[in-house]
Parts: sequence; structure tokens; C-alpha cells
Amino acid sequence: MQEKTTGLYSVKMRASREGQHISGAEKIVPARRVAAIASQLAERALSHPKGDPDFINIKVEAQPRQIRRVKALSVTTHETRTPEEGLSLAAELLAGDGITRIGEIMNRFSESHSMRGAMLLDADTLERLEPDPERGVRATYMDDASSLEKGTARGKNHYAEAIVLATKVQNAPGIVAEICVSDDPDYVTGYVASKRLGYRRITVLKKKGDPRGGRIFLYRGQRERVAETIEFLERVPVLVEDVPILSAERAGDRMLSLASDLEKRESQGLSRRCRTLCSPTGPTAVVDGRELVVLSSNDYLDLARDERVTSAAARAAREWGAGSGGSRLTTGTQPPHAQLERDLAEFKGTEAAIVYATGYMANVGAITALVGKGDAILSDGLNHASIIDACRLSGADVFIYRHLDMDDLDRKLSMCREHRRVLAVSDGVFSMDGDILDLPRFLEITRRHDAFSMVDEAHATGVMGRTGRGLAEHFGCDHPDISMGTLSKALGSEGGFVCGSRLLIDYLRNFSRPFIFSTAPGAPAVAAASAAIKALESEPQRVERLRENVATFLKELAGRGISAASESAIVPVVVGDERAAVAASAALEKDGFLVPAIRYPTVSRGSARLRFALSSAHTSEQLRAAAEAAALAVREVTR
Ligand code: WAQ
Ligand code: MG
Repeated sequence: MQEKTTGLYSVKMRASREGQHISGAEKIVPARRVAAIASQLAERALSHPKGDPDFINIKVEAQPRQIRRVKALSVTTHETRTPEEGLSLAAELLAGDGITRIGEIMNRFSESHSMRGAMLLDADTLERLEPDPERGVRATYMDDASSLEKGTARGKNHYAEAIVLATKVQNAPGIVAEICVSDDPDYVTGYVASKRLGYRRITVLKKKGDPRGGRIFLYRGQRERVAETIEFLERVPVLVEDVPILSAERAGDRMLSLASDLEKRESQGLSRRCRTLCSPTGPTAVVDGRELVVLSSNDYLDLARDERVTSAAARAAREWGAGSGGSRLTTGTQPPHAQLERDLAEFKGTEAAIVYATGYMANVGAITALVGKGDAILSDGLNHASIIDACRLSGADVFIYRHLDMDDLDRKLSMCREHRRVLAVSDGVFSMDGDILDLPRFLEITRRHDAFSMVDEAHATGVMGRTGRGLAEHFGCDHPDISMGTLSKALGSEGGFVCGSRLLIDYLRNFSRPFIFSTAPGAPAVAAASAAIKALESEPQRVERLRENVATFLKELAGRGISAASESAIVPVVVGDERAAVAASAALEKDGFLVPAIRYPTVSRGSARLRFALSSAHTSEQLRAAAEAAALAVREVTR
């Protein structure tokens, strides 16, 4: 042990721009590793997401022969769901250390805002004890003892750093506890620590978007001895042993690199998670025990829970099995599959149809089968991700024309005379903006250039046209060569399809790899889609009601100063900033409305939005209340 702790150096890095702190870090390492660590820290300073520093200070200081070694606090994570829950847990935990005025202590974080160090408070009187209140007290000269072992130096790891800091602080004389809330507005996790409690991570300790945070060290003891405490925190080197290893870290640098990408997303307000809706698909849903009005589902006609549709699925499961057991071309075609393809062709008024497992696969399947190397694709700038991916996969030359700009399409088609096959593809209803393609013009232009025309009617099926048959019905014109759609939106089931001529469909059956190499969708989903088509055909008033709902909602929004437009069932309210959109969505949820914030990479950066998707089953009262809540939320976050 003695040899190991000789010749140790502290290496500290601090980076700033125009006097503003960007990043900092410190290590305690043996002499032979000083150079390597200094260079790592310089790298870290230069690759910080906050931007490039104009000043980097790397300080190397020899440390005394004997460095104090202490055991890391034990770590416990408490999953809380709301700041209130987090706060009351913190209060409960700290009460055991005789700290009672937690509410008042938390309020002090508004004072600590721009401090580089921690606030030092008398645990009982809550008086501030630091000699320099602007700066606070900085715990420093500390490291994870495993940094000393060659080859185990950890990369950047917030958790380990916070545990090292908290451990040193709890070993300082007179300190009874620490409270830490991140100063990152989007990182809502914090912790409380004491010798007795160890390190108690609390997953939600503040409201998302709240910039207040920092560290508070709580002191109990004689005033004359505060200086000793500060001397320990700021001068005495400490190595912390047995810092718990994150599971990602244990798996090696490759996993830690994933964790760091995720952290970056989180810090940009771009991280995602799945919400669990504990109720049948419909215009309302139970989320975290509360009933919310769902304004984001693609189940436009409320058919997913329709008795005719669900009992068709149940019957098919009993009659044909839950899964199909094979690809369509081997053992996966059963009577419901053949029936659905006939139903779709008849519903759309085309010669034939082909069903895929998902809408994504229908786009990938059709596009990659039709065009490849030596061919050209003309694609609208705002087409759905599945079309973009299909274009890339196809190997064809891809030309992006300006969103809905038919003149630009025309011009770009003129430049594709040398290509073997040319395909122009557009969303029918654009999924993030709710605007629609001028299908007659699109057809006129593509025919003139003898290009294939393809339209993705995922959000048009069941929505556009008097009886929901899509854009051709809406405009009273022909179909495109390739009319793609999904079963998973207005048709309440799942899967994708292409309608077109018999020749086209035969071709796709033979050349479409996602069709050939995916297991066929199960009979329950397929039979449900057929039942939904029947229900829609017998009740076209559902489509009419959906249209009335959109008109009502737009009027209610306009009456509250929110301008939004839509020709479909999708109503975007653009907020701009990613975090503001997330905050608006959270505010709406608090008021009882489920409206997700749509952010990069789904839409371009800086055009984050609330995306409302309406159902024929919403009541006008629900829509009025939603418009009211939306107006309030948007005003709040864009102030
Ligand atoms: N000494 C005293 N106070 C400090 C120090 C230090 N060495 N470093 C930071 N602070 C204070 C300062 O006021 C910062 O603004 C604030 O703490 C936050 O520092 O998942 O984000 O380095 O286990 O930004 C909690 C980890 C992360 C929770 C806290 O730290 C978890 C965080 P940051
Ligand atoms: Mg921080």
C-alpha cells in the first residue's frame, strides 16, 4: 500500500470561454500517468457539448506521501415520479439526521445559481458559513482510487464523480449531510447524502426546465471550527475506494460510449422514453393512474377498440392462430390474408393489393423493389422517415425536391432523362404538418415524364375523401401507380399495404424483400383490418365527424390567438425550441391532455412542435378544453 501512494500528483483541468466556466475535472494519479491524464483532460475540455473553450488551465501538483483513503458511500437509487414525491422523500430521509427544514433549504438553491462551489449552511439555523458567499466552498483534491490502477481509468462519468465528491464531503469534520440538485434544467435527478444514509440518488427532484440547482453542505458544530471543515474540503487530498461501477462501465468502454451518447441527448432535451397507456386504444387513456384525453393517436376513427373489429381479431385468433408461422410465400398466407387484399383493392378501387407487416416495410418494400442502381427517386423534402430510409437502401440516385413544390419536382424530373427508371414519391398527408399533396398535379407531372408515381396514404386513409378512401377520392382523380397506406391508423389494426395494378402487385410479390423475408402478419390483425374496412364503409359519417372536429379545434385555437392550419386530422402547433416544446407538452399533460412534443430528428432542429392528432370520437368539449390548455401552455413556455 505504502509504495502505491508515493509520488502521486493531482491533475486538474478547467476550461472556460469569455470567463464563463465550461467544464472541469480532476484526477489523482502516479507520476508516470500524469502526461497521459493531462492530455485526456485537454481532449475532454476541447470536446465539450457546451462549445470550444478559449482558455484551458491544466494544473499538476505533487501530493503528500500519505493520502487519505476512504470507502465510498453506499449508493441507493429511489425512483420518484414527481418533484413533490422526490422532495418529500428527501425530507423523510434527512429527518433521520435531525434536518427538519428541508423546504426552506431547497429554496436556498435560488441563491446558489451561479456559484461554482457549494453553499455551506448551519444545519439548524440555516445561516451561511462560507467566507466567500459568491464562490461558495469547493470540494477538491479527490479521486476514485481505481484511477491509480493502470488500465482502469474511467472515462467521463458523472455518477462516479458525484459519488467521489459526496464521499469526501461526508468525511469532512462537522458535515452532517449534503443535498445536490443538478443545475442542468433538463437533468432532474439529484441526491441527498449523509454518513448514515449513504448516497441516495433521487431520480426526480426538480421540475424539468427549472435551472435552479447546486450543492448545499450542512454543518453542525462550533463556529470556530468551520475553517477546519473548509480546509479539509479544499486542501486535503482524498482517494475514494470501491466507488460502485455502473453496469455500462463494467461492460467496457463500448457500453460507456453508449451511455455518454444518451446523456448528450438528455442534455439537449432530446431523450425519449415509452409511456405506458393502461387502457384500450381510444380518445382517452389512463397514464400513471390518471385519465388523460389522448390528442396524439392515429386511431382517427376510433376503430381500434370497436366491438366489430376486436371480435373479428378474437375470432381469427381462435380460428387461425395468433401468429402466421411463416413468410407469405411459404406458410404464412391464410384465408384472412387473401380476403384483406381483396378488401383493400375494392375499398381503394384498384385491381389488386399487397399487405406488409408494417407501413414502414411497405415503403421500404415497394421502393427498393422498383428502383435501384442506375435509377432515380424524386422525394419530397418532408417525406416520412420510412421513405427516406427506403431511398437510401435502394441505391438509386435520390433527388430531394422542395416540400410540396410541384414546379421543383417538374424541374428535377427533367434532369433524370438518363436514368433507367424514375420514381416520384410523396406523402399524401404529411405526418408532422398535416398538409396535403396536390395529387392531380403530381399525377400530371409524373405522367408527362413517364415516371412512376407513389403516394404514402398512411395518414390519408380513412381521413381524406368523403368516405375516407384517400386523396384520389378527395380530389376526384386517378390513383398514383403505387398507392401505399397503413392498417395501423384509421383502420385500427396494424400492418401496411400497397394498392395498384395487378402487374405492379405481382411484381412486388416477387421482388419486394421485406414481403418475401418477413413473417406474415397474424390472422387477428389481418381480420381486424378487414372488419374495420367494413365498419368504415357502413359508417362514412365517422369521417365527416372527424372533419368537423378538426374544424372545431382550429377555430378554438384561433380564438385563443394560436394560428394553426391543417387539411387533415393532424394539427401542428410549432413551438420552436426543443425544451420549450417538451415543457408545453408537460404542462398539457398536467391539465389532462396527452400531446407529445415532436422534436429532432423527427422534425428539423428548432422546429419542435406539439402535434395534435384528432379522433372522430373527441367531444367538442374536450377539444375546447384542449385548445384552452394549449394556448396557456404555449404562452407560458414562449414568454
Ligand atoms: N464542490 C462544491 N460544489 C460543487 C462542486 C465541488 N467540487 N462541483 C460542483 N458543485 C456545485 C456547483 O454549484 C454546481 O453548479 C453544482 O454543484 C452542480 O454541479 O445521477 O450536475 O457538476 O447520481 O453540474 C448529480 C448526479 C449531478 C446525480 C450533479 O453536478 C446522479 C451535477 P455539477
Ligand atoms: Mg451540471
